[in-house]
Amino acid sequence: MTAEITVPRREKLAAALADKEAIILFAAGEANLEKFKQDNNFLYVTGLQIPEAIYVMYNNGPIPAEYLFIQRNDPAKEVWDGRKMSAEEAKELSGIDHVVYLDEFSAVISMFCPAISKIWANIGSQSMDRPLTMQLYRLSPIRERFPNIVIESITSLITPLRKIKSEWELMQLQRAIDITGKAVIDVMEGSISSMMEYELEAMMFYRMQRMGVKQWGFSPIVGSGINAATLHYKANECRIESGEVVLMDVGASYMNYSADITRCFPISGSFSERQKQIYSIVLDVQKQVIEMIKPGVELGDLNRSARDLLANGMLEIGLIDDVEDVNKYYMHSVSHFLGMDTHDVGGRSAILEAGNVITVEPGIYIPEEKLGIRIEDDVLVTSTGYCVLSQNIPKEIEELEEIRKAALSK
Ligand SMILES: [Mn+2]
Repeated sequence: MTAEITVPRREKLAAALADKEAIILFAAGEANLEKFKQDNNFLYVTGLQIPEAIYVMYNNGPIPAEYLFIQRNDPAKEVWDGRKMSAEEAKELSGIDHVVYLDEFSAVISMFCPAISKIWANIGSQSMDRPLTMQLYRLSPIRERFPNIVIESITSLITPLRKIKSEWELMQLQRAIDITGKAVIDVMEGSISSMMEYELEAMMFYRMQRMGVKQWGFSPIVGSGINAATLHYKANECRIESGEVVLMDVGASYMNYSADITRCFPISGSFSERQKQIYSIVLDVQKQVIEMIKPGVELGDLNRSARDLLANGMLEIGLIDDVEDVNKYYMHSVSHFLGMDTHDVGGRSAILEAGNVITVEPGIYIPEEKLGIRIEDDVLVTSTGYCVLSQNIPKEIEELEEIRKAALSK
């Protein structure tokens, strides 16, 4: 992510900033024996994959002042952690003019604070029964000495930007989705009953990592049989029995953009009649909900339609006797925004605009039959309707059975 991409984003943020307001964004902390995962708001605004850094924008004049505070390189530590990004490199990559070191943060911010009315910061989600987030902790000297400064989450300021994807962002998302799709097909072609769920997870990640993916977008769900009816099953530790349907809710993160795909397939080659019946209802509902997508439609409308359509399907086959009982077998939302975060900014009641990317993921879960079906695609809202970004990943019953039968005949 270069300055070409992030400078226009910061110009839009600056335009949204009122006089005497500031933005402070904290990078993620240094990773300790784990993979570094940058804070997505910091990354969106600076493009920099460095830990501990702080970005400041202060609006006091015709052009807002921008500062980036970075870690100082310590030659003695280079052999352990490698060389830190230099101020020159950070300036070149981000297009931010004033790049200084973190030990100057307090002095610089002290100059601004007397005139600031509000600070927008990536303070994270706050809960009274949890310790302060690292961001709020680092803001506490300001909160103590300048109690009149309002500190507010950056979310409402940055969401209008982040929820409209640029061409470049769509390219990254498409790549994440395509890699995820290839890996899903690998699993469909390479798995047999008696394998463990985690073997399928490993098969997927092998393919993904060979294609340049460093991390999952979210913890992958590979559940067979009754585990597919546990919505956030993450253990992936059971043996897959013949006759079961395997549900995979998975997504690669590519350049910090996350795919989110769910596919189900029959481990023994073909679906049973009952599995087919349930699968067909879910697939049919999913297609109808996707058909509704266009600018102006509310996410809530998609939710209500999905729920009504699923209820009708369940009524028709006698799974429920009353539409009100739909919650017994379908209990989540049908859609969420997708982007740098798997559950991206945008909210649950937004009105769709061109450039939004959302998921469509109806499901039916019947634990007493050891069956869970969810089908999830990633969909771009276009000016006239929609484009299914994951359309190349098979989901028709015939396609799935064909892939499985070919795989099992080898
Ligand atoms: Mn999802």
